[in-house]
Amino acid sequence: MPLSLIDSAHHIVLVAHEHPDADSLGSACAFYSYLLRSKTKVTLFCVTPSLNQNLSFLPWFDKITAKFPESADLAISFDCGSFARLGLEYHGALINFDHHISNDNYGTHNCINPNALSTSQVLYEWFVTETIKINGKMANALYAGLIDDTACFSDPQCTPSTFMMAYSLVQLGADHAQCVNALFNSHSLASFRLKGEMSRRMKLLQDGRVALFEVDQPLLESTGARLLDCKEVVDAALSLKTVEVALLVVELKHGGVKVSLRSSGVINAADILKKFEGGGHRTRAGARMADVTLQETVKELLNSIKSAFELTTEENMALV
Ligand SMILES: [Mn+2]
Repeated sequence: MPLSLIDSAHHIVLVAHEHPDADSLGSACAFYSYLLRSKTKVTLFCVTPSLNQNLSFLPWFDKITAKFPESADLAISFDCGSFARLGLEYHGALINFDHHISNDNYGTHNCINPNALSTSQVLYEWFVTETIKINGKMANALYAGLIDDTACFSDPQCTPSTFMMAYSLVQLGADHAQCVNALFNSHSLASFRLKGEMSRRMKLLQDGRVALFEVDQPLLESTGARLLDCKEVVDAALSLKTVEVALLVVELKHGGVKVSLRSSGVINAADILKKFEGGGHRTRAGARMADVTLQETVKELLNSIKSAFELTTEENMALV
């Protein structure tokens, strides 16, 4: 991706995806820090107006706006697999930084590494290649993305280079304690109550290989928890001995559902959700569907998971 594109722009907009996580926002904030060195006008944009306040420790968090500037002549998106999740009506030059294998290369320039564990890793490697100095603020924002997407290095795909990156970022000024506290040790009472109720209602299916979580609106409303709060239980369900796939289906307030799928790696979560216009990685994927009910979505997804299991068994048999 040519640096000249960035150098020649007059107004750059850095875009995090809707309902952003620490990887998307952290990457955008790190890039914002970098661009402050140039004379170019920069805007930090996210279509979601009320952001997760746990992320307020990220540098320039207070600069994020939900209003897209008309004068923008270059947009740069971070950690977003599809154009739709950016919530943009803009159709000009667009640089797409990402690590989702399902990314459909919607940018006019695409900088995608599906082997990277976070978009902040893609960005870190780009900064290093371009010999761009990473300051303390940038290091902290990139580190936040890395630990969020690797669940604090518990992802089995972490390699020596993951830890080398972590080592460099902490040396450059990333605050490990601050990132861990904000991302993993700050829970609301509402989220605690929700998690308890979700665990109680969890269904184990297909010989205990699948953990199913169904969250309807009454459950969300009675606990006062947010959509985001549902995900941790689903991640944790994979630690149950027999569970290979954890499925979460949440009923949305204005119709439709949100799906999160976690896999130990036996089946490909991103492949399963592709049929439902979702995306992600082999072990983590998500989708949002309109005009469907919770019950019919659960039924369809369980069938797809069952078929995927059968296919893996057949493939294994063929190898014997
Ligand atoms: Mn990511």
